[in-house]
Amino acid sequence: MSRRVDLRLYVVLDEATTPPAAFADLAEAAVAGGATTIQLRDKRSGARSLIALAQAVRTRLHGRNVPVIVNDRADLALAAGADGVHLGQDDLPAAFARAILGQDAIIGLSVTSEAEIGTVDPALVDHVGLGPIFPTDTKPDAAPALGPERFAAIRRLLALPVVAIGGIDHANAAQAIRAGADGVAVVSAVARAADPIAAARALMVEIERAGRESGRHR
Ligand code: TZP
Ligand code: MG
Repeated sequence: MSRRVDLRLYVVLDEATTPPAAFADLAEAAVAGGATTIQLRDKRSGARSLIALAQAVRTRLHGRNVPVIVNDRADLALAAGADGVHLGQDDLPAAFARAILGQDAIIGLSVTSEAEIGTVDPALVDHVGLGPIFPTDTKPDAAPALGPERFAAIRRLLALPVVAIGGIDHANAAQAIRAGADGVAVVSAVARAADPIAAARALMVEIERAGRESGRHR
């Protein structure tokens, strides 16, 4: 389907690293540093809190042209007026998320191995989150890190945009882009930084440089 989303720097706001009350501040800082997509990932807050959080982030980013995506829950994305949902392999199937959110919504799907490539239906899903590409401490139940070569091999089999996730920071973001990612998704590289604006900027410099070198980003 491929709704056009700028995936270059996809910043995930996660309650594992940031108190949800600080999500809107962090989103604003990330976007000030160049983040192109924002996701809310909160496995602990209840439905009503999550809707309020997503609305607060949307309000703070109003007019910035940066989509806000809710992790896991299409119903909450709809209720909050978010731009889309990011689904894991155990979440609601993409067909139902599409039925709930409609044709204009952005739907991403996580892929962690070759075995999951077949779950990606490009008629329903707009992009894939592929990883972890590098080891990560942020998601304790993450699949084993793919490493850049296996990442690249899986990426080549996916006929839609791919964002790399897992253990990415300014030092290895270019490696992810060279491995075929259209963008990188980060939690801790921005959330745990003393200066999140500067951290996002540093990532974007690397992403754009690697994108230019590999002919992917202009
Ligand atoms: N999915 C795969 S790895 C990961 C998620 C949500 C966590 C990424 O966090 P970090 O801090 O960027 O490694
Ligand atoms: Mg999920």
